[in-house]
Amino acid sequence: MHAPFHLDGNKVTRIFRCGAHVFELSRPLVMGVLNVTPDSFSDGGRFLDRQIALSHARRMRDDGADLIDIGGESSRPGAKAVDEATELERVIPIVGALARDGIAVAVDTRKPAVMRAAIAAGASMVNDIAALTAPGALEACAPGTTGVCLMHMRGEPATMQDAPIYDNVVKEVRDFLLARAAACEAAGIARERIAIDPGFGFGKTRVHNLTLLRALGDFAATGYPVLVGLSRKKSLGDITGRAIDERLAASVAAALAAVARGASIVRVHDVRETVDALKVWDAIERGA
Ligand code: 7PJ
Repeated sequence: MHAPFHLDGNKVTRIFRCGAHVFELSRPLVMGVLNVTPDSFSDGGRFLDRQIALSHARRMRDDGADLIDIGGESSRPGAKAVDEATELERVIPIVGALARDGIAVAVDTRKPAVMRAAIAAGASMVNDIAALTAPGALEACAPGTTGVCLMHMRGEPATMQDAPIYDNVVKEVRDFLLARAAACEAAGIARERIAIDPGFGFGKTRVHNLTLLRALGDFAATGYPVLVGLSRKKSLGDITGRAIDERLAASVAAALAAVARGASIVRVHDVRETVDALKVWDAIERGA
């Protein structure tokens, strides 16, 4: 299996293409989370106001976020579905404003209509917790050069934490992601536009999450950039005994561990702290 490469002088670097933004994967990328939902997992409601949302996103950009992930439908365990009109109304104005600033914007959605509208408004990436399985999702993303993140989820947010069972969690999740990546490529989405994500917490127990994290190298070995979202998640709360707003150190530790095991992109709430930690890690790796 071959990854997309980019010749840069005498150095060969893998790339991840997200619309006009072409990321070199020579250093880990940071995706900042912007929830525009009233009931999100950690910052629900706080950023409903559009101006506050925009200034939070711009702050994350200034703090070193490479991408901003905008979500208008909460996918926390037990969350209810949101109708299309509401999601469009929450997400599209923010996508447009941030894209006009030159920010690489990802839209976190499962709905093809939201994907199409977000791409038209300037989104560079579609981040889909359902891995483009909705009818019409592949077709919505295929034209152009929008990047896609394919995430694994077992079940639906409403019920996914009801005792999920796997024979071999690493193999099942990896096989699913490879099948979805193949479906994307067959639909005309070039390899260099595709990232994969094991989907921590989406139909997985703490042991499943830890098993997947320890096996991240098997995902990186596919050649697709691996995106990891562990920021403030319940598994970190279970390990540390900390409430959601006290999981900063745990989240930074998890992001570093993921990058050390081959993650190319980390999806985080606390951009500034994660960027600092990754700079130190990267300097040590490079010895410079
Ligand atoms: C993830 C996500 C994740 C990707 C959420 C939360 C829940 N997208 N969207 N990966 N998690 N790709 O932030 O806790 O892990 S929403």
